[in-house]
Amino acid sequence: MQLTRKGLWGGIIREYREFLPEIEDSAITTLHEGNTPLVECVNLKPIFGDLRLMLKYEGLNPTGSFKDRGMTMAVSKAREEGAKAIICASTGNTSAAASAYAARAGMKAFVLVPDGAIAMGKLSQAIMHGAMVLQIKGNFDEALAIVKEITKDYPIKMVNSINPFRIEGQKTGAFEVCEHLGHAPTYHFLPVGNAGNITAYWKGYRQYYNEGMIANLPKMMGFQAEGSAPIVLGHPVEHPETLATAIKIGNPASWDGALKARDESGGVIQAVTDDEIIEAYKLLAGREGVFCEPASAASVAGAIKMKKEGVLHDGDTVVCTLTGHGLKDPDIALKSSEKPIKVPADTAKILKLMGF
Ligand code: AN7
Repeated sequence: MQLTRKGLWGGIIREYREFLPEIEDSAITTLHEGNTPLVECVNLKPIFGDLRLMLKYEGLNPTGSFKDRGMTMAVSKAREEGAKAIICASTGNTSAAASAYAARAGMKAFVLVPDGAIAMGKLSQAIMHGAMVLQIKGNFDEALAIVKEITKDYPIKMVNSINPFRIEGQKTGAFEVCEHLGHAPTYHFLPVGNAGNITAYWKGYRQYYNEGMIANLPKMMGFQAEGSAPIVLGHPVEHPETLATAIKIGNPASWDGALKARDESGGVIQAVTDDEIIEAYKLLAGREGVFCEPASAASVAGAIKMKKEGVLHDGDTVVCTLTGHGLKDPDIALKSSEKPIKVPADTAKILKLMGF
């Protein structure tokens, strides 16, 4: 057997160079993000029947979320332009990715997060990667407004998805889905928070369509949490609420991009309740062995809802992006499950509990 079978995946900038804005070689900052698996569901037939349900498992990116795709682009570009520092507002995952890529690029990262409303895993990442973590007494939307103000006047590069290079990087998720399937799916489901990712996937699908790489386009299906559903309501939500803290956003920056994706593709943007999110979250972990964070499960909760409403049919290929890894938020995992059993170190007692 050969010791090296295939070359190391070079990260999305090197692998998709011809489809992305140019970047100087010396500025490329990568952790070999991308090339995440498309996992087919094998145990959900009772719910989904004979449609093909595929999970784009973005939790397997280097920092555990899809944000790495956009961050490799944004940080590489910032480095090319000679920036010394980057800044973002975040519900957690953007801050984790920004901190890691900044560390690698030798830049300073400043991250503004809502105090008490970000998952423990994400906070620990930002701290470990050496970012200055500023926990503000306010929500994500307020943090983003401050970041916008600061970057107007100070020489710090903003790496929220208002930065167009973030969207460019994230569109590669759509490229991979098409390559792994050999075609575009019938439907693509995504959780929607700041709405950058649904904007990016739609951009990616359209680009592959225009280049003749795929023959059809998917319908884009975005799902917000019911207590944080500004796009569904048609107006910003001042005090967004949901246990899916990643998508606890009341005034999405890429609002227009999300509407465009919905309308041009013939898709929908709807809401799912926190209960529906947790149900999908537990179903994926318990029946498919795939652990995602709660916000990510909004995509599958949306697919379950659409199946129940008769929108999805046998023969359809349905892709759900699982945006972040379950280990990001161990608190919710433990709170939403049965407690471990405490037992003395006694074989007989243990066997009894095991049912023997
Ligand atoms: C797991 O980290 O906005 O609709 O600051 O972490 O593109 O915003 C995270 C968003 C879905 C929503 N799933 O994506 C941030 C942040 C997970 C996320 C979303 C986020 P967008």
